[in-house]
Amino acid sequence: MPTYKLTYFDLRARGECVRMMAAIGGIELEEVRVAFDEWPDYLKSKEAPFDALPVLEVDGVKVPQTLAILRYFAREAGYAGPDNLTAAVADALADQYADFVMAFLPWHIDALYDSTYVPARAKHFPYFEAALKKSSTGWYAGTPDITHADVFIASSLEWLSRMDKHRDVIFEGFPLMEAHYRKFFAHPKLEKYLAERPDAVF
Ligand SMILES: N[C@@H](CCC(=O)N[C@@H](CS)C(=O)NCC(=O)O)C(=O)O
Repeated sequence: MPTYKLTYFDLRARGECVRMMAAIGGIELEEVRVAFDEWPDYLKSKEAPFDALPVLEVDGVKVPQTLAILRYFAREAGYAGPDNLTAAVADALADQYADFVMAFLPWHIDALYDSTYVPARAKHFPYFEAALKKSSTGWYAGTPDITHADVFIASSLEWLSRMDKHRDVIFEGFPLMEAHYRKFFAHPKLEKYLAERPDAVF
């Protein structure tokens, strides 16, 4: 069994999908949480291959990029979809959500609220609502259980809802996304993790 070490900030944000996938997949994860005041020195040390976090270390091999790490864990734990084509559909949904995040960058959400965030959400959320409308299971890729798309979208929506000043109406007009969000956070394999995880600003 390889050893898995995740290095991220003391935040949920981009790291949380990886932690959740590990919890659902029964993957034991060692964690290093880098404090913000440690980051400049950490950056100089060149420990992070692409000068950003998260980074997963697997038996000494470093894997940066959130979605690469998430997909790796999903494949390892059998949650990448039942076949290659379904995995591609899940990949596309996760990538589309990542495009949405990049459109406004969550830490600029207040400055870009009306000019960029609201239009980006109005453009992207219908794609996810439509995917759920097509699904017979309530999971994004229509799979019997979750895939990495469900983990990425739900965990990123939690991150977003922590930052959106109008979080109470975030799902207005998108009832299937809201139902998916509730279904995801009620997943039996997440219960223990959610009860024990540390709090964070976002
Ligand atoms: N596309 C990358 C983005 C990584 C990224 O921007 N990480 C942020 C934290 S969420 C970071 O390390 N910021 C520190 C910096 O850029 O100096 C991923 O998804 O992993």
